[in-house]
Amino acid sequence: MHKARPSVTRANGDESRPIQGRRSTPLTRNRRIYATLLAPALAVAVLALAACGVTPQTTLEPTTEAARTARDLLMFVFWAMVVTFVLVEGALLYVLIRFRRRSGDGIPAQTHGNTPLEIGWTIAPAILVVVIVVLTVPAIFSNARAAGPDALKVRAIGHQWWFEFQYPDLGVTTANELHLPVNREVEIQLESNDVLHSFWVPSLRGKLDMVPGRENKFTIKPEVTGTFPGQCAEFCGTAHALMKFHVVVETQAEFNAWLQNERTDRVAPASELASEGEANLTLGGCVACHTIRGTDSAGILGPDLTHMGSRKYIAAGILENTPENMRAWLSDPQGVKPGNTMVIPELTTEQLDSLVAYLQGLK
Ligand code: HEC
Ligand SMILES: [Cu+2]
Repeated sequence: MHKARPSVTRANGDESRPIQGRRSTPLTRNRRIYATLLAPALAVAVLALAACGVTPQTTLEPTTEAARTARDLLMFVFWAMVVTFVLVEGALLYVLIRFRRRSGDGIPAQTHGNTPLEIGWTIAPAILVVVIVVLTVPAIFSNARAAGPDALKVRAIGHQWWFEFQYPDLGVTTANELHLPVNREVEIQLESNDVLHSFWVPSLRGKLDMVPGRENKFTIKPEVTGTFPGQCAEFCGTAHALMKFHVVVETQAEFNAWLQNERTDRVAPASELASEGEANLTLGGCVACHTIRGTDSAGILGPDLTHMGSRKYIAAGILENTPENMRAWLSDPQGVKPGNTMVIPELTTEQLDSLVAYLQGLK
């Protein structure tokens, strides 16, 4: 039987009907069931999709001792967590079901504290933490070991928002594409030209900061040839997310060939169009910011372009180096990479044609 509910008076003085309790109509019930099923299904789908596709920028496929050590530690901690989770949640479920309240149960015997249990669950995680420490500390030291005398030396300098690479003993400067010979120890010295950046090539090693006024170093020995993507991993301003680079690990012979080419001045323009492009370097103001050895271009605000045509990517690893992309970059650098510091006048179609031809020819 229905009882009339008293009417309520709202704070604003409105006298109104009592607030109706939420009824579960078949429709809302279905919705709720869908929602409870949909949320986990979506979460699983997102995770599954995230695992699809080619994701070479991963710590899970290490190609150096240093990266392998980190991956192994990660996997150990991961599985230790899985086992802990299953044990704890399993015990919880067991207790919840086994000792649930049954009809007719009175108030159970009241207990307080259980010394063996308290000691047990304090000691068990402490042991786990000690094991993790014992495994981690040697890994930290081995990752921080100094390079041998034969190591190849590289200076990696972070700029907003691109990477400069110098080989001080070899007289080579390049940008955004670091070449390394396979199976040779290399000591990479990290520096910054402006703000904090972080050098991170997941398949080679964990990240390390590039700090203004400081020289951080690490040593690695790449074991696998290939092109490995890297990324600045410390927020450094507007274009931070577009501050990428690539590491090309190649055979000693390929590396030598690359080196020999890098050491030469730019190749002279091979066509009339390309010659016009070289002339347009002054017109477009490029000379103020870029170095192209063998020409009047000697700026240092932007990447060295002496061998731009041989690089695989444009604008710090974000665009493939094709004539179309080069044209897009020169037509609107701010549109392609918002916030970057390359500022140029608007170029005519002829100027664009000539500059694209010229830059593509700088092998
Ligand atoms: C005010 C300085 C400045 C001027 C002028 C300038 N650039 Fe740049 N340029 C830069 C900077 C800085 C970058 C790096 C942008 C980034 O990736 O964040 C860059 C990047 C580039 C790149 C890509 C290099 C790479 O390794 O990814 C090309 C190609 C290039 N500029 C060509 C030109 C040409 C051609 C001109 C003249 C029309 C020009 N630049 C004028 C500063 C300048
Ligand atoms: Cu950054």
